[in-house]
Amino acid sequence: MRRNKIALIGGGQIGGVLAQLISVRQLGDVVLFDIVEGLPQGKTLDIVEASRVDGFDAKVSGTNDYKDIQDSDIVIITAGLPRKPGMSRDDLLTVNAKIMKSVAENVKQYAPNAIVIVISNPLVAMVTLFQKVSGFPFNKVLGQAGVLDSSRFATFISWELGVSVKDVNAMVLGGHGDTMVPIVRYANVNGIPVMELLEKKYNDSSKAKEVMAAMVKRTKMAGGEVVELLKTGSAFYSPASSAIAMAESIIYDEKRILPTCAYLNGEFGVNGYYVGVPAVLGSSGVEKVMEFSLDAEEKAALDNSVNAVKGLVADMDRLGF
Ligand code: A3D
Repeated sequence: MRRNKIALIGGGQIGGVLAQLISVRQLGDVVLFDIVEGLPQGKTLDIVEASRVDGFDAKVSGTNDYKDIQDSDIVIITAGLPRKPGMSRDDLLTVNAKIMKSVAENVKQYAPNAIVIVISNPLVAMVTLFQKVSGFPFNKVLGQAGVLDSSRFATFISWELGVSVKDVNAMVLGGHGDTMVPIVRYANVNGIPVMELLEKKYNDSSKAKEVMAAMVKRTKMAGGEVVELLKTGSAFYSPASSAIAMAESIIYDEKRILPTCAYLNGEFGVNGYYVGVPAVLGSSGVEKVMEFSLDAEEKAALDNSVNAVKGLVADMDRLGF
């Protein structure tokens, strides 16, 4: 039996961490692709030279030639450019859409059976475009955002309550950005509602609401908080770990329910768009979207998020993609 082959398109900050995590966890052989000569080769040589120390036998190689991703089982895409000073949102969308179009054409040619996880921003536009250009089945093209946003929310809850983050379940739905929807009602610590624990802690329900509102706000702004500190780029360890959780659920057919940017066919009242929702991830990719009832406030927040998604998709149409 051959090992899984995992292609990483984009060998920048996230791509490098992905390559290391896949190697150390022995999820499969890694091919790291980037257009910059030497970058993927240098990063993978560095990773593989620690194979004796970390104890892995996976093949890890870097390339500037798409032929080397031939027959990959999983493809994770981080290719793209960040916004530069003076660049409008449309300029960035145009640049990254051109990149994603060429990525999709090449993945279609060399890895036509792969399951594809997109991380490049703007996420919904990029995942939508990848699917459109590749023509891959919707269940095999998904985006990573919600696993990271949910992990951030869970981290803040664990700090606030002084409990292990392993016992915190918190889910963020919708788009990746200001309109994301942290589902407060279902946030719990081993089944105990977080709001109840906050009310006990402060013995004051309005204070508990205030504390939760601050955590929700921090979750929504968490990407920007990291950018402000780093100054030279955006978060890369946590997005890589999040995509690995999705890839693991697919590779091992775990059927975990993870917040996934998945294509909707009427679920949550949405038809024909990619939106962040809880989905079962298994060996065929997105196996099921887990629908559940939202209260009026959650529904309004999700609708707002879906409107932002529709705006992005319309922008891409307007720009000719
Ligand atoms: P960065 O370190 O700039 O890496 C991007 C890489 O893409 C660079 O090495 C480029 O050389 C490469 N690249 C450019 N054009 C092409 C091309 N045509 N083909 C292949 N590779 C190309 O960025 P990063 O790794 O920090 O972030 C990657 C992407 O993820 C960006 O779009 C970020 O905005 C996005 N991101 C998403 C999340 C989510 O949770 C959705 C979080 C953080 C970052």
